[in-house]
Amino acid sequence: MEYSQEKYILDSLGWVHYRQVLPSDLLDNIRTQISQQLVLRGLRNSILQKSDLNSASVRFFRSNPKQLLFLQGMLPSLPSAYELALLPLIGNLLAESAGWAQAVLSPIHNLRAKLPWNLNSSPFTTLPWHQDYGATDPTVDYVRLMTVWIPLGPASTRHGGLEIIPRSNHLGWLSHSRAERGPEVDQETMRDALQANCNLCPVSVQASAGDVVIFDQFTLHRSLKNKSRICRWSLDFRYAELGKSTGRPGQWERDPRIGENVGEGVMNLARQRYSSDVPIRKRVDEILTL
Ligand SMILES: O=C(O)CCC(=O)C(=O)O
Repeated sequence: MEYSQEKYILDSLGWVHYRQVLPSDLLDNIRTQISQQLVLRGLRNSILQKSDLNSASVRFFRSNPKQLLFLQGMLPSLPSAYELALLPLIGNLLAESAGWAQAVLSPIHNLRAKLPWNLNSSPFTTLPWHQDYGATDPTVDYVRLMTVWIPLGPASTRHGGLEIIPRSNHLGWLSHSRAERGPEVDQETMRDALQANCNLCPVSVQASAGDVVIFDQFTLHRSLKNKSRICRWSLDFRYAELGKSTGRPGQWERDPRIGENVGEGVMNLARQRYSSDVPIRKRVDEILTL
């Protein structure tokens, strides 16, 4: 692997962790808008008055586990999440860490709620080792995405945070298969890669609200069990450089640009993305016919 000459940290290390850089009022707004959505879906206001979103949502999802399946449907009702996604600060971080002058938001993004592991029935949140390039459409070539992962509360190892393998971006795309808990890099491929490159060691990301973790589409990462008693909320957005493919055509009619005001235009795109009937194809599911 060659990586000594790279100018930008996302090219060399493949990941970067910015601590306490996000405005707390914007994070508060996102948590408030999520709470309002949970109330519309049946969470009692009296529970919210006594505890914060992280604890109240454990009670809510414990009694309404099916609601975990509809989290993505909440995004079109969370303008503050798109305000965060298009915040000029995110553009500055991508400029500094990836060298991108301007970036656009990819339709590949998620809101996640990870319950304490003994309650969690959703496979969507405890993902095995994988690379995010696998979420892109296999018909699109020359994609280069960065994932911007944003915890909305405590996200240490105990809270089911991330583990990342620095420099694994230099391995390029590795073969994956769809495992029980989501896409997973083939175990033999991973073992061989780690044996051949003994400098590749996982690090545990100890993150909390206010932090931003950015990683390359080829950086190997996984998501741990939540061993705490609270729900771990997070957002993960993907970005491309302006003018380049965002990896999933047809989900919305255009890619919003970082710095754009979040008005009806952007929220219409969010609705369009959620209600799109264009089938989602993922590279990880591609079946090679030789
Ligand atoms: O938030 C998580 O727990 C998993 C995130 C992840 O693996 C991803 O965004 O690719």
